[in-house]
Amino acid sequence: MPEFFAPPIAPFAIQFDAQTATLSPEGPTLTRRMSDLEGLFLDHEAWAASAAGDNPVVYTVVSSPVPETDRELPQSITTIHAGATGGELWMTKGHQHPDHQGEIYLALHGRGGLLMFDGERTEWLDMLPGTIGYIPPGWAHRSVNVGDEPYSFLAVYPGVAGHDYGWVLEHGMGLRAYRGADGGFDLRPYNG
Ligand code: M6P
Ligand code: ZN
Repeated sequence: MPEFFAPPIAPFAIQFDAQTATLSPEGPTLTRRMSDLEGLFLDHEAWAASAAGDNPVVYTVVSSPVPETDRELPQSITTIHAGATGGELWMTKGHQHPDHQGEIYLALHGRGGLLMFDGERTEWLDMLPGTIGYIPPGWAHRSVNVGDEPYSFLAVYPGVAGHDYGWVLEHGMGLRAYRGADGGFDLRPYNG
């Protein structure tokens, strides 16, 4: 059998619990604290004070055991805690896929938003449990917790996709999400 057709890993089942936002078996877990989010919040002083203070966990990413390699379809569950820094709602770093691969997100728990930016156009999708957000090729993506409890979502993406974080630092995301009045949120221009 040519190398191209060799199955990379054997079929297997993953137990998935939307309520507890867990996968079993699970692969590595990534924990992002405030200090890992340098240069992302508009209010740098508020970010620096938080990172130098209690340096809270902003989000975690639990992966399935599927490897991030070509032709595989890895999954992960991200849980973003509720909070705001300088009024800006807690969020993921956000990234672009270097080779412009697509991705899907399925909201599991809490209230979130999926912010996408292709360098010119910005899109915001409200993400409530059961919403599938489609991220087309070439759109950088960031998730935001707009509620007052943890927001969790499942991601499924090509193993070859990769994470270009520098793209977001260079180009921004078009908009930022801030805590609003009466439990709502406001979207404002990226540069304030
Ligand atoms: C989703 C997927 C992951 C990503 C994670 C956190 O689970 O898109 O690939 O790592 O969100 O987002 P970020 O990498 O931007 O911090
Ligand atoms: Zn992605």
